[in-house]
Amino acid sequence: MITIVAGGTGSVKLVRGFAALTHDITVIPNVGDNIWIHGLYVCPDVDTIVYGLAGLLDEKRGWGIRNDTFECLGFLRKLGAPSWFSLGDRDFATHIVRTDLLRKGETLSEITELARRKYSIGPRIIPATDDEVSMIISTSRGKMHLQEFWVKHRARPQVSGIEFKGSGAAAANPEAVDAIRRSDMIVIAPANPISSIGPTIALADIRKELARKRDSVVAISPLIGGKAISGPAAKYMKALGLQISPLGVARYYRNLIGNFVMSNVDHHLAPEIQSLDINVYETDISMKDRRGEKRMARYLLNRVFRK
Ligand code: FO1
Repeated sequence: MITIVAGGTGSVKLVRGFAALTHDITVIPNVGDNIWIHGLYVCPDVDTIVYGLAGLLDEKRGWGIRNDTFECLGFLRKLGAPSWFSLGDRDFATHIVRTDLLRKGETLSEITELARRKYSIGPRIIPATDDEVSMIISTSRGKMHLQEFWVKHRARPQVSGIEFKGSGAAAANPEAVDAIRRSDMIVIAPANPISSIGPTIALADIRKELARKRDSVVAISPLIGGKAISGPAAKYMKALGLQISPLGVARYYRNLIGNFVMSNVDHHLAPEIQSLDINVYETDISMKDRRGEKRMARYLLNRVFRK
């Protein structure tokens, strides 16, 4: 059994790679980027996993539904509603159904399970928590939600601090904790460590269970050299005083992982990562196409956990 602690785009590639090779996969997507907008609850990373596994994802953008249109957004703009967050017409259906069911008392994980069944998706998808957790960024323009920083302000303001609002009181999803407990291998996907993985590992029960299973946990570096594969990882890492390199990522995860996979390009960092009591594996970590996704999953199955 494999559990994947996931963010959005990069994570869906790895999940697809595993799904092509094996079954009994559980994905724990991030909820820290969820946002209320137009009275609707939008869960970008959860939806990226669902759309990616349903074959609906707009692969070029890395979010939303392929060939979607933005008619509704245009009319929201005409009516003076905020339109900085581009919700597509098809994507709106997800948020409408989800919000309606939330108001009727269903949980985010029950609603995600409904989407999984409707789209005939194999892997289980269990959001890290059913409670609200939001990544809030302190910037030169005040405190703001991650989506406001990333989308509305195009990640331009200086970042001085990061908090995962609600994470202290939020209860980790018991099924997610149980999946980690029962897994032979737990993979922290190559995702922004702060905004995509941070909110999940801020949940006490998930953190505790990962630490307990440390020898069976592997993280894939989202960085090659000093450059983020995608997104504003570097800015967030700098704000937390982390070195912007795979070593900085390994240090961030140090209590939770016993294994770390990074690019051969970063070979010179191996001794320092090993000194954190972490096994280091070096390979081509780019997943440019379906073959690359499968290659990465096979590497993890055969080389890292060949027990
Ligand atoms: N990212 C953007 O850069 N601009 C957008 O307008 C935008 C809209 C959007 C709508 C739904 C959705 O699920 C994701 C969306 N994203 C958009 C991506 C999102 O901001 C982030 O990449 C993730 O939240 C980070 O994990």
